[in-house]
Amino acid sequence: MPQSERKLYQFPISHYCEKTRWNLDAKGLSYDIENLIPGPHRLVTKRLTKGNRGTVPVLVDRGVVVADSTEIALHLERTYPSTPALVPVSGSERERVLELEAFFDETAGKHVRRWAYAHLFAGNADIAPLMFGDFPAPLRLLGRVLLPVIKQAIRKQYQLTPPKVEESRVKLLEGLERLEREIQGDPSRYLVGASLSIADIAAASLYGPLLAIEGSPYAARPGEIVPPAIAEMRAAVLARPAGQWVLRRYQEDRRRLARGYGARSEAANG
Ligand SMILES: N[C@@H](CCC(=O)N[C@@H](CS)C(=O)NCC(=O)O)C(=O)O
Repeated sequence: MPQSERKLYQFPISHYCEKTRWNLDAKGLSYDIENLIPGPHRLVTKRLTKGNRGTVPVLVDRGVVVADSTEIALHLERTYPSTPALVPVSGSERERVLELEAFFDETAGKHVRRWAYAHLFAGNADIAPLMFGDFPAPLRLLGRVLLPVIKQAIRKQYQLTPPKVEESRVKLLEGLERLEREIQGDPSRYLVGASLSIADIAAASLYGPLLAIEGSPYAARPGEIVPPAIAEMRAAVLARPAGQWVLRRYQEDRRRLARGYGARSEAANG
């Protein structure tokens, strides 16, 4: 397979990386994926960003290194403005898209991650298939060996303490309420205007881990045991307009744009 002009450095499990894959797919751009192991990944991300950033996603686009999923979305918009446009060029709609993108990046991004990891760990869920399933066999094994250390680092870095986890539950529910206000309770509406924008992509991808939607990286795996707190949250969110909205964005928009999760997409225009 010929190499793409773009390479995405990522964790398969990360919803920020899912957001970037969706942004790339929405632009019809091809990209290769390099999956990293949490922890040692910093050697790669720090080298790429000349010491500036440790996090994934990092995109290298024709030699240009861009870190942070929002920066990547904006870079893609500047570089490939019309394939299709995902941010209005000017005016109040542009301001709204940028504000909503930033809001969901923080609210869904940080708080879904903390809440979900806390309950996955408490319920002893096996996260290795999602974290390392796409890796070549030797790295899968290494990942399994390192998993207890990775989990400890996640507990510490994302502050998985009971008060913080409770705060995140409240915040992620507040984010769903805002989503419902913005779409006026109608799961068929986009957040701003009549077409998909980077704000929709941020909200849908960052709430995605709660819902296990078919075609998302978080879809149920055979034999997977879902901790009861997660199953309850999933049912409660799916019963409301915000959950139905995320489902529709995956079913109607993500499915149309992507050739499948994890595909090294050969591009429409890449
Ligand atoms: N605001 C950043 C957040 C990225 C982020 O927190 N990435 C996590 C994975 S979900 C990460 O790389 N964690 C490992 C680390 O911080 O070393 C973005 O949008 O890219």
